[in-house]
Amino acid sequence: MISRIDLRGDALPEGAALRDLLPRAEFDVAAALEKVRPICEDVHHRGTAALIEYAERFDGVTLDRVRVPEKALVEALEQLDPAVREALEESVRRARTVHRAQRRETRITQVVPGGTVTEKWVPVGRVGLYAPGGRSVYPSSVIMNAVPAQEAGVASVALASPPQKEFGGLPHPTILAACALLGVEEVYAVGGAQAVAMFAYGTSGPDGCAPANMVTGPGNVWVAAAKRYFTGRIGIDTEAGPTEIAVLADATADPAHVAADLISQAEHDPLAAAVLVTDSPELADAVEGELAPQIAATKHVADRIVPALSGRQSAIVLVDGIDEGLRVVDAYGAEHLEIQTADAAAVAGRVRNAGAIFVGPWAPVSLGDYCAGSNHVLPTGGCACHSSGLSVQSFLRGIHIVDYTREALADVAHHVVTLAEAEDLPAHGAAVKARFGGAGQDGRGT
Ligand code: HSO
Ligand code: ZN
Repeated sequence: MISRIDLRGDALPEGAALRDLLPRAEFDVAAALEKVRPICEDVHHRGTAALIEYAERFDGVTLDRVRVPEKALVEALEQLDPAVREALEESVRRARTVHRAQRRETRITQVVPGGTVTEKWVPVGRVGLYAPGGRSVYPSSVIMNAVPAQEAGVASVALASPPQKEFGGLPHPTILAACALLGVEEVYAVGGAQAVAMFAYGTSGPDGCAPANMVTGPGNVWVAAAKRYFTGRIGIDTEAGPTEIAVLADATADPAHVAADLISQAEHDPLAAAVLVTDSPELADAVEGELAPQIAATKHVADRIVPALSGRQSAIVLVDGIDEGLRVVDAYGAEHLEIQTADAAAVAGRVRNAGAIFVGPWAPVSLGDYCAGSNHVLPTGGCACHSSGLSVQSFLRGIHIVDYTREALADVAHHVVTLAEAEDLPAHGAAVKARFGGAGQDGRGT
């Protein structure tokens, strides 16, 4: 069911060579880019008419408008199962607690007497959120995108989600209900790359959507490709590839829990990755023994879990010890990393690369997916080595405000002039000298 990679015995290779030994899903965003380019440009030129045509072609629905009436949001919330509503509300509450604490204060630094640099945090003006349809209808992801944007102070938040045939061309009702719960009132029944294009370019007319500064939210390879296409024009979160879980475990871990957690993320996608790294061959055998009966008792078996666990992206990796295990998980840089070892907190403290770390036996990834308060939009595909998950910070820009007095400028002017000359940019130096009586003067009374 799940392959094994035995890294015991020999010394582990360094960096990229170690990473190459570890499994990873193919997620070819570059190839998809060619296909999404004409779609994005079509939306640019024909706006809503193009969006309606793509809804027909890709979603099989005939729409006369793409903007979802607010009434539909209210109705979706009214009709939501009360238990689901309560759980979503708890998820929102916890996420708000964590994300509110991420807000940043303006910081004034006095560099020299009379010279300050203030760092002011300003929210992005308008954000477009994307919520997938089809296999992944996740109201929890609406929460994980909207809450940090709102807590950052983003004034305008809109959401797009594919129109669903069985719901009369509206996005899935739980997505609409989540929007209503969060106060996101501007919603569009638009899916895929065309949704990203709608936010990036904006569309006009009565059903139009104002352009956004940023687009965030998970999606398939087409959405990821469209985000890449618009990078530079708009801000994005990450390209979000298939879900990954890595578990670093020793002989103290409960194999039933480890197997359950691996299966939980394999449930997302046939390309999802589940990787167990352990120094205990006994645990490896026991986890493998747990997989079949647990899979037999669950739902998305043949279409997702079995292909995910038996795919080349998933494996049990055997290592000599926890130190080696740490090197492996750091090289892998998992979206989610569970530490199920003795002294798990200390081991977790040594991890350098992961989107989020789940410590010990009582913090499964599913807790973080819904109700830990942490964000579940996390870097995949090894991007945890350079990027973080979605947070309030993702929606803020830190603007430096430079304020110097005449004396403070005069004091450093000769250094500016020297550096400008060293870079063969004399006009840079002249801009300083001009303030102190023109050419030849550097402000120190020369
Ligand atoms: N584990 C997914 C998020 C999710 N799980 C949504 C359940 N619903 C990627 O982090
Ligand atoms: Zn999940």
